[in-house]
Amino acid sequence: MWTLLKTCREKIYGVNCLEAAKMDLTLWQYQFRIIMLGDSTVGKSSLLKRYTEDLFLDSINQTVGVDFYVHFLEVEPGVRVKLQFWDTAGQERFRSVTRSYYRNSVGGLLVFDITSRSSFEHIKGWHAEVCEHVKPHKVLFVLVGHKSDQEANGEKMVSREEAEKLAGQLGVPYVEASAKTGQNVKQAFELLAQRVYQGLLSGEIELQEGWDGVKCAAPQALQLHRASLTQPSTAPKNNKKCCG
Ligand SMILES: Nc1nc2c(ncn2[C@@H]2O[C@H](COP(=O)(O)OP(=O)(O)OP(=O)(O)O)[C@@H](O)[C@H]2O)c(=O)[nH]1
Ligand SMILES: [Mg+2]
Repeated sequence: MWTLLKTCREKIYGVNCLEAAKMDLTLWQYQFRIIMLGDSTVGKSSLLKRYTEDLFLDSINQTVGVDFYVHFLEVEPGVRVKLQFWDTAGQERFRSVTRSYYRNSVGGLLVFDITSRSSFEHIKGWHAEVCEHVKPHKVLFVLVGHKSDQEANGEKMVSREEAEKLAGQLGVPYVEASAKTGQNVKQAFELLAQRVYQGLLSGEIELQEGWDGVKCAAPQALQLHRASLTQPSTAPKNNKKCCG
């Protein structure tokens, strides 16, 4: 990986900049698979559109089965993560398809619409269903109270206190966001990515054969990084990144 990075840098400073820039886009130290969960129309696809393309559409197609999005994020200087999103359809009739994506996810955004009590009441069910299906693996979650722009219109049906109480019961952070205004969208996704990254460094999440929730370009470097965190005074500083 390091050689690849070096080659790419050399190319960037050399003649073929365009090719090198394209190549650089594919470089990552980690890949996290994140799944979007929640009832139909709570705004899962809109959140992803806002995060990955900075776009909001008043009229957006309902998801059929599962859609796929990608976004690159630097979780700390020099550590690049490819976030691979599975955008599941909230409609019950697609449940058998969407269930098959739970197992290979490491993170989940549990989304409800603050103007819909039923979407809030179904969150426990979504959480339980995913936890049940991923055993013995673990999914880390963030709870999102979505369409926060509607609060100004007096449409809010789920108070922050209630949502925070539920989040506390599930042991997950809570964020209120709006794909329409963009409020807290980046924060919600990046909070989840940081949770996964910290889980990986602490050993709460383990890389496992046959499980695609997390991929690491250089697993040995991850071991060194973990070791450097437990023995900060003895570990060499340049062992910090996955790719060395
Ligand atoms: N007011 C408001 N409306 C939103 C927001 N986000 C999405 N919507 C609207 O909510 C509707 C549903 O949005 P989607 O993103 O398709 O919802 P979804 O959860 O992906 O739905 P499924 O694909 O059926 O599971 C659309 O009409 C959106 O324009 C928001 O932040 N504020
Ligand atoms: Mg959708």
